Amino acid sequence: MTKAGFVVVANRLPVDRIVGADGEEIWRTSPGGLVTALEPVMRETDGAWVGWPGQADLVHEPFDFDGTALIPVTLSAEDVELYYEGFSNDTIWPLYHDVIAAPRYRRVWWDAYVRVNERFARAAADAASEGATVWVQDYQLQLVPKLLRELRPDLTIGYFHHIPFPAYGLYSQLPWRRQVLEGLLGADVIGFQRVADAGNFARAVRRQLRFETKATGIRVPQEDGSSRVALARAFPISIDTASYVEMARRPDIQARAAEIRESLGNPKRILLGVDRLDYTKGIQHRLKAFGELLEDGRIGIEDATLVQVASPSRERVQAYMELRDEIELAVARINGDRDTLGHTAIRYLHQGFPREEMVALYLAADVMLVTALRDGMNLVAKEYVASRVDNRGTLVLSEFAGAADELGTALRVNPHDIDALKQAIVRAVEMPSAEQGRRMRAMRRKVLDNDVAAWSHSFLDALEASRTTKGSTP
Ligand code: GDG
Repeated sequence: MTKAGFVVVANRLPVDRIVGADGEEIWRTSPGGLVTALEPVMRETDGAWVGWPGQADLVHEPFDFDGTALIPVTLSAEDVELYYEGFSNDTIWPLYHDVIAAPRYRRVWWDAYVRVNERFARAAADAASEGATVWVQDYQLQLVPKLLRELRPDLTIGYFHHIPFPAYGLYSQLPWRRQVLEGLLGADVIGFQRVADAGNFARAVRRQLRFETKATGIRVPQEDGSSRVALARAFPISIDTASYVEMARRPDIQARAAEIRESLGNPKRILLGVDRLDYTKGIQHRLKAFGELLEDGRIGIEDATLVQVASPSRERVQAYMELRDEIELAVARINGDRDTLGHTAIRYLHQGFPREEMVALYLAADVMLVTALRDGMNLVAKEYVASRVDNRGTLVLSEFAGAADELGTALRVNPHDIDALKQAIVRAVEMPSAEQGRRMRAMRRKVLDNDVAAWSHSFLDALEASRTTKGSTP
């Protein structure tokens, strides 16, 4: 395999493996933001992508896919359980989302996390050409930057953190807090979603490691007594805006939106929630507020329907099983109490849908509810805005989602404050169309000007700049 000048390292490869009836193996692009974000960059460079192919115990040689070298990293069933479901999704995920669920600290999970991160680092080191650029993605691989730098000091290494970085008072719970910070500081550029996340990271570095920080620069001492400067700052991620605009303009998708409204009985207002079924998304808070509004009579059952898409996620992790039960109980209670034979309060869908259907739903929805308790960015908010080519619709947006930093004319809410959330929903439902237009136009400008290509370029430009200023300083 030839070595690559640009290497992406992510927990997952950008493809899914399907085995046909005749036993033939097919690889298909897995729909995901990161794939779309990096596709142009991968095409321009002789890129390679290191990641897990998504099936336990699958051993597979590197292969070419659409001009990108895909390098599968094998994870055993035990690795998946301990490194992925355990440490990544039951320790780091809840801790970094402000302990909405209790993080579990288990030493065997940590050991597996170290072991698997070493495996990814070795695979990346083998794939990269002399002086190559390597871009590591997300919280499953926080130790890779340092491990990779040790193996290959010639590389320029970037890391992007897709989820929040918590305040020090919470972060300091992590028994391996020093190792994780040191792992991340192996990168030349460490990217976060929000300015606040970068600030929390710098504070943790000062408190734990006593390293000097200045604006976005962190001085990292080297073993030989010199030091280098790592950059830690915000690069808010975005979506492939143009493709959403294009889908939203398609007559068949617009017709589908009308059909969705019709099939719900043409209520005056359709409210929509779209989330992976995850405790960070504030689905229960949304249901509670909507249920109370129906109970209070401030919203009539004939006037509004809430469509909640909750796509299946992490179904083997205990906290997610419990969450599903809680949400489904809440939905059934509200529907049982409020439905009439002709109208339903909440149309709940525990399913995933094609992107076209999501856009039709966005177009059908008068009000989009994003009530995350903590969220790195929340792409759904940006997708809704991008899809509203008619400049209509209202976005209710939690201040705890990264998107709130950019989408200033959304109706901003604290989802923990149920009365305020109810008030915001009523305001959204009643918002005059001129005000909808004014708010939506301002948000659309933001999302159209800052798409995912702009995001990857700004990150890679910063990484390139760090290469030119590289070199140890005394
Ligand atoms: C993490 C961070 C950050 C959902 N259901 C369906 C479906 N989706 C798509 C959405 C959206 C994506 O999944 C979810 O992205 P989010 O940003 O909302 O949330 P996470 O999955 O938690 O992502 C987050 C993100 O990384 C990127 O950095 O913004 O904060 O937590 O694109 O549309 N897509 C389809 N069918 C579904 O049923 N096709």
